[in-house]
Amino acid sequence: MRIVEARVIVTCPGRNFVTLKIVTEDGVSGVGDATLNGRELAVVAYLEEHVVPLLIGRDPARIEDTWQYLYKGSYWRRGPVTMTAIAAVDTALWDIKGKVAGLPVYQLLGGRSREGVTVYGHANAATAEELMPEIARFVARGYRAVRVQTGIPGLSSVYGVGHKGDSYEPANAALPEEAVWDTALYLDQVPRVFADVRAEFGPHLRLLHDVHHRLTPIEAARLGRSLEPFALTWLEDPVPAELQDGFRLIRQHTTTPLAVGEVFNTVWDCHELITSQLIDYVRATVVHAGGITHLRRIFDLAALHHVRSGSHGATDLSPVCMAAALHLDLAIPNFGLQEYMPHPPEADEVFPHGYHFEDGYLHPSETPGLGVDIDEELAARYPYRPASLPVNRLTDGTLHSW
Ligand code: CS2
Ligand code: MG
Repeated sequence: MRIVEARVIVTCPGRNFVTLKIVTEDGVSGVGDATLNGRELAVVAYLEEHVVPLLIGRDPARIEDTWQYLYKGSYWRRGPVTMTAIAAVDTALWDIKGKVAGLPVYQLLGGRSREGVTVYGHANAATAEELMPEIARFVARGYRAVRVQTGIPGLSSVYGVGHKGDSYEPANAALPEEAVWDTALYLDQVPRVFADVRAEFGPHLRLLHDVHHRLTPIEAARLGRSLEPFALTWLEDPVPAELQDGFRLIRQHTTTPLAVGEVFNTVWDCHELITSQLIDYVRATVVHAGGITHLRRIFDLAALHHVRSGSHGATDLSPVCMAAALHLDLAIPNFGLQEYMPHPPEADEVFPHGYHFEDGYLHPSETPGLGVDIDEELAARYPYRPASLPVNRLTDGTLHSW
């Protein structure tokens, strides 16, 4: 069997998505998510100019060889654009392999290790008072874990708090919107919110919080220590993660579990975090960490060091990525949690898929392959819309992590 075509499809059903569709001479096709929020067209160019020409004529069954060819053969290894492009190819080839074998991809990854994939939803509100009914809504829908984000008194906006309901889309302007941040106000407010949430919902609901890269290690240590009475399942992205060694300082001061990795694109971004047990969950994703082939390696290294998976699953990762993630989530031994932000209806129509939510779990499709596709005719009705992620400044104007 040979690859005869590879198409890069850009569509914007509610937000921009980039999808790679690979077609074989036998007419079997596979899809891969290639969406990099705010940098979509960089991946489109990388795929169309530097990857697609290399795929034509290749054997789609040679997934590992293709991965190595695109990774080592690029010379300029790693980075979010390169690894998102490689991820799209890898994911599409696993889709094809499953279809050819007549099996859902999780069966090719060792079979089912659990009954379903436990997911967490996003409860967010501008005030603690408005937050409680939001959390209650997720509990009523059967969610076993809830991420909690609230506004910060004194700040006009904050990460994670936006539109009512499920989908929060931060890339909502052609040029970066500017937000203002104040760490002292944040560190004062968050423990208060979790005290109220625990008082309202009791000790057993699994609660998470996303700091979104904004603290220094000692500030993160203080926050982790202050949240210990509320027993979070994880505190996410406490600090920017380029300096992996910085997590040692956080670890020295708090037992609050740490989850990091949605911005990682190879195992080398988290090798020290994992092998030194500086984190508890690794959040790397299929779409940004080189696809199923490489993410599986990251999770296998994590499994040797008591680290569990906790993959990113925001709405800027397409249903193709979610479908692929669920097959890996179902099969690996060290699954932790899967983030799940439901896509808007128009996106679900463009990306028909077989995964479904039931009783706090997501269940992947049992059809051969990944169980997802793209309706290219419908996709064409949603043209690309330039969109950038915001930037963040401190009150004195200093540029800060968003
Ligand atoms: C967030 C993301 O879901 C999360 O944990 O960190 O929403 C993140 O802000 C976006 O994916 C960025 O594109
Ligand atoms: Mg996050």
